[in-house]
Amino acid sequence: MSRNWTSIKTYSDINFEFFEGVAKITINRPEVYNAFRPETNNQMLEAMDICREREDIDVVVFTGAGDKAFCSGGDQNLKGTGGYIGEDGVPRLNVLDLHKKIREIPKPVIAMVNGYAIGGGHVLHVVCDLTIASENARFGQTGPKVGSFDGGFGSSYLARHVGQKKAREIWFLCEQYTAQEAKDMGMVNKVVALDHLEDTVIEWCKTMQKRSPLALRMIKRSLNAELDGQHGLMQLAGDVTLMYYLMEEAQEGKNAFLEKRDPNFKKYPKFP
Ligand code: 2NE
Repeated sequence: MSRNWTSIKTYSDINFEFFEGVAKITINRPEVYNAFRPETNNQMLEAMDICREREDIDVVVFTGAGDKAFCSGGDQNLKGTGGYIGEDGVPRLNVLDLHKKIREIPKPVIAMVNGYAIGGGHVLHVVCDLTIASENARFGQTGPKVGSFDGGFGSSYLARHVGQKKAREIWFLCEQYTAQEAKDMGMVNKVVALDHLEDTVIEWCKTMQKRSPLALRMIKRSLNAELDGQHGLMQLAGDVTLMYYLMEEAQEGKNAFLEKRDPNFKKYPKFP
């Protein structure tokens, strides 16, 4: 089924579109199999900020233009000493900031993998909350073959998906895996025919849109916290504070201060 996606904002390296509560970020560099350069990441970072702020966006979807690649990682033409060199001449590894934003946004993020998810493109799908792949998708790391590695979420979170032995195999050997193999090892949620890929993703989005947004937010935070250490606990604790601020008990403290009286917290129930 074709959908009437409307553009949220125009960029050079990505398409950023909206349809019924779903924001879609499409890496649009098919001539390099949707490899990213620093500008691509800057544009995705800005798009993610918009997704976080806009109340009418419930779910974020990442994908790649065309039917060959989801993303092939960092653009090897631009890899200099110290990182990928963009138009400002500064070497950067700003894709790591994107990983953080995907973890932190309190909304589900789906990787809609329509072809190769390789190198940093593989890491991108790993970091997303859910992965739905087409049958032609292929997954793998290339880092140790091309002089790179991702020791962040691309390793530790991958190992949570597939186990330590398999994660080491993926990184040490740099082989490719079919979509079905990736599903069997636990890093893909569902595999469908390419022409049903977007329909399936939208179907999953629609289902999640019926769920309680605050419950989804808290479960994402809680699942992240298990891996993310103090930073994850801080994110979870921030949302606990948000929920406390929504309660009358917290309002009583503030009101008492402003009214120059002692707060009366006794009237609020203490749950066992
Ligand atoms: C993706 C893959 C396996 C596809 O292979 P194949 O044989 O189907 O296609 P081909 O001919 O290799 O690629 C098609 C075109 O896309 C360009 C190629 O150079 C080629 O261009 P033309 O020769 O037609 O002009 N292309 C593909 N990937 C590119 C890339 N990453 N940068 C620049 N151009 C690219 C095969 O292409 C492949 O293995 N690609 C390289 C994947 C890779 O090594 N990525 C970087 C890993 S490191 C990384 O991403 C990273 C990290 O590990 C940690 C932090 C940040 C980034």
